[in-house]
Amino acid sequence: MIGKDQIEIYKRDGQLTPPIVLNPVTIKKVQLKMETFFLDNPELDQDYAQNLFRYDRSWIEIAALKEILDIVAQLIGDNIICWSSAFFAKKGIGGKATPWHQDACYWPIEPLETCTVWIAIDEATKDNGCLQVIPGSHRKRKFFTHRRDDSEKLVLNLALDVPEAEFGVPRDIILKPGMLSIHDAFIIHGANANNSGKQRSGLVFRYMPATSHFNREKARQMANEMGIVDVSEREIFLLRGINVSELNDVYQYT
Ligand SMILES: O=C(O)CCC(=O)C(=O)O
Repeated sequence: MIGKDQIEIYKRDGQLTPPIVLNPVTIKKVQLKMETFFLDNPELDQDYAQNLFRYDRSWIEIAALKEILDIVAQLIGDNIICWSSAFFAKKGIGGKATPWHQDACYWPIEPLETCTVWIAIDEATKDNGCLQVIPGSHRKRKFFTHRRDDSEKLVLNLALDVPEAEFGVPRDIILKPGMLSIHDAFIIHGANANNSGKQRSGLVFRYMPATSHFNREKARQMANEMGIVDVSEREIFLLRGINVSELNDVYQYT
């Protein structure tokens, strides 16, 4: 659980590093599971491996940890769907950058009331390309115009130019293993490439309130029109509460 002051920080900045650390034993298990996962699936790009549930449903056990859901519930309400999972497990050599972007422009969720939980599996520092955010850039809930960039040096193909004079100084999200960073769908964020020699793994789960609709038709359209990954077939999981919007087809997680 977090205090009211923390909720206010999240609302004001669009990002929060809550004052909790997940159990080191859990994190060690995740580290080992992650290593096996990438050995078993060598075709995956570690810098950005999406939809972990498709390969192994048991990742949902981490997404459903009580410590995490209690905080998510304070931010988006008690009816929680987890609709996305990914690793940004940047190896530390030959790494790709995460361009400045807003998650909101990729997601077929209506309304777009979602949050991302980025779990540090390794240390994340300035040197190994920690997540960076532009505090407050989510506030107007405005979609900034992204440009298409298919460079192989980027993990995403839509990018924003973020002049400091306009957007202010980015915040480095420096984390120890087991710490979390939570961000709003509209915040501008990114990360430098990691060529530090030290792995920087973030395990990411994305949550939406079950009052929102995960619109599969819109996902197909967005993929066709924007050339982004098609998420229309994703399994989505009700982790807490009830599926308020009957438009969602969810798996019940118990
Ligand atoms: O970890 C990264 O490099 C990027 C993470 C990100 O963009 C996200 O979680 O939305």
